[in-house]
Amino acid sequence: MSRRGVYLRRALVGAFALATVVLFAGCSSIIGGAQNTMAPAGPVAGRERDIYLLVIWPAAAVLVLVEGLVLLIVFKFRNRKGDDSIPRQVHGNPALEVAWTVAPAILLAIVAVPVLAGVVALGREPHKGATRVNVTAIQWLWQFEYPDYKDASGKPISSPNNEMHIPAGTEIGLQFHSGDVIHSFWVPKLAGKIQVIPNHPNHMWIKADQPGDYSGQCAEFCGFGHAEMRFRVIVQTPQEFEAWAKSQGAVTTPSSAPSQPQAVASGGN
Ligand SMILES: [Cu+2]
Repeated sequence: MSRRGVYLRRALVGAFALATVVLFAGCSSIIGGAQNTMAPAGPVAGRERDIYLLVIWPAAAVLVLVEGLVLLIVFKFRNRKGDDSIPRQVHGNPALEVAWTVAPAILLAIVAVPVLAGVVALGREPHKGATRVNVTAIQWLWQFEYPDYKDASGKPISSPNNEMHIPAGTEIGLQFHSGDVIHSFWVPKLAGKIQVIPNHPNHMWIKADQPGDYSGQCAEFCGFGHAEMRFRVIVQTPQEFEAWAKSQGAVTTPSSAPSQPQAVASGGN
């Protein structure tokens, strides 16, 4: 190899090593970080993680098997010096072909069972008793409104932009509306992405196991301000959440609704 070729090769190896380091540096904030889908904080993200792991291990085994065989064949049947003989010519192998058609079909059928069950369980409508939040995405922020919590004038309360408050351990029914273009709602630790589409309301249910502060962001490029569409999900204990709703002006809450007739009755005394 010429001296120039050696330099070029070294430069390429160096560039590749540098690119690898830069690429993996991105993982430092993911491992145990705020947006780690492998560390779910609720049943929806948990089930999605489980299905992912269920699929990734057979896929990894197939990768190792196939690539291993390719390497073995490349090495074992390589061209050898002094051997100009033509290898034995073969055409097709019915047994092998049936095997590599049937085996993946069986594997896919097995994987389909938990995947389809998951799609049904996670795609269902939120339960009736769920705490409802109407989520509106506009260029470039998120708005959250609570139809079950109304202020003195009967208007639903809302949280500050880009800040969704929810109670822990409670099913939350989210309804999504877009005011302009397509956005995508994503809180990696709570659930996978859902598209927020103009004139096409979408729904999703989520649940957070523990109080905490979870980070979310728009996952659909939606214009110049796309990167600003980050938001927080502040999960509080149910008591803290009720207190927060009152601090936002709520006078009617789901828990206060049944006590209203009592108030009327006591008012009549
Ligand atoms: Cu967006």
